[in-house]
Amino acid sequence: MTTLTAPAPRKLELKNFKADVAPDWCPGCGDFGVLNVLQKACAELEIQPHELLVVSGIGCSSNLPGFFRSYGVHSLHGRALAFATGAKLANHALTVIATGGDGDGYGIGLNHFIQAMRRNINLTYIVMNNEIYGLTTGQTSPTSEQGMTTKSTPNGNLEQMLNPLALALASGCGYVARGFSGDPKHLLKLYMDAIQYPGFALVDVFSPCVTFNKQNTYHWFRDRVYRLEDNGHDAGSFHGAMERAMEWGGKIPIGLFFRNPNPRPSLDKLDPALQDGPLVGKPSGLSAEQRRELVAEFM
Ligand SMILES: Cc1ncc(C[n+]2csc(CCOP(=O)(O)OP(=O)(O)O)c2C)c(N)n1
Ligand code: SF4
Ligand SMILES: [Mg+2]
Repeated sequence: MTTLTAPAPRKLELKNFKADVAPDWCPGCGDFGVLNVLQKACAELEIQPHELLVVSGIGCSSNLPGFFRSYGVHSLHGRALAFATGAKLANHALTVIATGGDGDGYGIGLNHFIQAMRRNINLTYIVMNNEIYGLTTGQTSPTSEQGMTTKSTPNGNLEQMLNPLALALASGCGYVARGFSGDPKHLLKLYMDAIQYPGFALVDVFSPCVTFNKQNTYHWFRDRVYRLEDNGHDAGSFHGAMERAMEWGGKIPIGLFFRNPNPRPSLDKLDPALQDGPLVGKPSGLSAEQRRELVAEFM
């Protein structure tokens, strides 16, 4: 693993967050937009790459940290938030961004999603929601629409869609937003705001899978999405947010649904063990040799 040394702070640009490895997503995949805009947001916020950790699970979307120049973990399917929680509590000075897909976060990882919001871990969670399992070549996910024909539901999906935004609101998430990778300027604002929010922030992003989801295409989203900001929505109102989160069909809202005007303290602000600085900065009580042995056990 390459260790990033701390360079002197400098004005950052998108290219400073580009890794040596170029994305291998299918041409036209929505995840390209998600990645580019996220790199731009980090540059605009002047987050130094060595002060940033990007964590993911498994999926096409979860390959994102490999294309991002920062610290990164490509973890296990559904476990991005578990890893991200551990990292944030070990070093709460880091900016932590967790990323992944709808299958990863809202399927196998659903319990971690709810627990991280309930605990209010101070991180940003970006879900590339293409309403399908892309990496495994097109099976139904928890956000696939009812009736949708996929490889795993050839006669149509019988199950009701999961509503991640309503679930987030009900689980105590203080920042709930939805973007569209086909509207990068709008997405940039959401990312920047979410990263600065002092607590768990969810940005669910419609990120079309052009290869395996022939139903929820760029056209399909463009015909339906409208911006909450242009429609007088009060993002300080929990009940207003819940009402908008339930909208689906001919018109689908994107934008900021809820930003808690009185954010509750995140876990790192409450835990007494973290009040005099990050755990990683404290003496471990181990000799250099003991530390080496301990690390070797995990390698
Ligand atoms: C424990 C485990 N179960 C199943 C898989 C197979 N698997 C890999 S990615 C994936 C779903 C990916 O879907 P999503 O998270 O929506 O990401 P996308 O590829 O659509 O971006 C599955 C089921 C796995 N890698 N590990
Ligand atoms: S299979 Fe779908 S989600 Fe995966 S890279 Fe291709 S377009 Fe993107
Ligand atoms: Mg998916």
